[in-house]
Amino acid sequence: MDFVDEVHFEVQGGRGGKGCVSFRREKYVPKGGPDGGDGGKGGDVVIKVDSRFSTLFDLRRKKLYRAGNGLHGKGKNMHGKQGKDVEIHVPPGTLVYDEENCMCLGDLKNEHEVLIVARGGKGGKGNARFASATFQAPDFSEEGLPGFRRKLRLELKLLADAGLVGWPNAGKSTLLAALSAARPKIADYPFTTLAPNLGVVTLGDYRQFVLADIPGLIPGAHLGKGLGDRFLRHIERTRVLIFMLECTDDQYLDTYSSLIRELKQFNDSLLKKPRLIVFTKIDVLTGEQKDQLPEKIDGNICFPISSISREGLELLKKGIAVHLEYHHNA
Ligand SMILES: Nc1nc2c(ncn2[C@@H]2O[C@H](COP(=O)(O)OP(=O)(O)OP(=O)(O)O)[C@@H](O)[C@H]2O)c(=O)[nH]1
Ligand SMILES: [Mg+2]
Repeated sequence: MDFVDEVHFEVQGGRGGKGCVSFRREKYVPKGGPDGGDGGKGGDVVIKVDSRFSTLFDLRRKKLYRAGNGLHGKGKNMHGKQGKDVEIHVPPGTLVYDEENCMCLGDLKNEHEVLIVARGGKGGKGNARFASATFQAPDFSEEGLPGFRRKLRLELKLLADAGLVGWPNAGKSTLLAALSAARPKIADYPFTTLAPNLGVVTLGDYRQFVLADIPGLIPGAHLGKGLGDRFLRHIERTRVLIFMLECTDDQYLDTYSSLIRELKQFNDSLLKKPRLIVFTKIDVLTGEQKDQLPEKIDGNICFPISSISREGLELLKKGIAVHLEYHHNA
């Protein structure tokens, strides 16, 4: 599985270069003045958003990123070159924490956004900088300063507008595939989806929203049952949750309550999000059975759909869009 949503590593800014001690040597000038240049600044370690990435997979191995050291100053007032920066590329939705004090250093959302996580040290001054009218021949210079070093924890929390939650096999991935160009794996057994998938849903009038499909939840997921609640963080930032219930499930109210329980255990603020209920796979029902499905559960509107016959999909898309708009303005 290539999906990695948490990594730990250390970063180290480059050391500043040393200032130089040097005196001018010219023909016919017996005692030249000081001309030692400054050391170059150490390079920075920088984290940068690159939307070609969708996971932190490529960062899982390396334990230390070190920027280049500044070069030492030289005679003839030549300053040392600045150390090379190191860029670490992450997908949009990456949160950066200082591992020691758990402080959030940045929440990187937009393409090309950058965050400096370890500054390079200052270069030392060369002896030329210490000369004055009364002190014309300083024979010392400064050392460069070490770069900043810290331990980081990076956490990816996908950025999606709406998230699908439901038991395994409820038809979440099939719906994502029916509404977007995403091609998640679909199969007739539970836990087909092992990592979140995102898809862009277009509404036909230039509006669009991002839909997230996550692995199925089962009762006790917060205790680690099934794949557990480990992917719920990826719906924490959505504005709307879509509860997926199988239309043939006689116990759909219990199924709904068990989903609510799992979300609450993970983070009860998930329950503050507006919800839509979807009854899936209605192509297997007769007209009469369809009529028996409730219009609302717990005050939330129900949308009966089939991702195969496409019945109800347009209405669902509009329903999601209306909720998104409403909660955007609210
Ligand atoms: N008849 C019918 N079958 C469907 C429909 N939607 C999904 N299915 C079938 O239901 C099974 C499960 O679908 P998935 O989309 O993989 O279910 P999921 O909720 O993503 O499952 P997990 O990834 O395991 O959590 C597959 O065999 C699908 O073909 C539908 O609208 N009608
Ligand atoms: Mg799936």
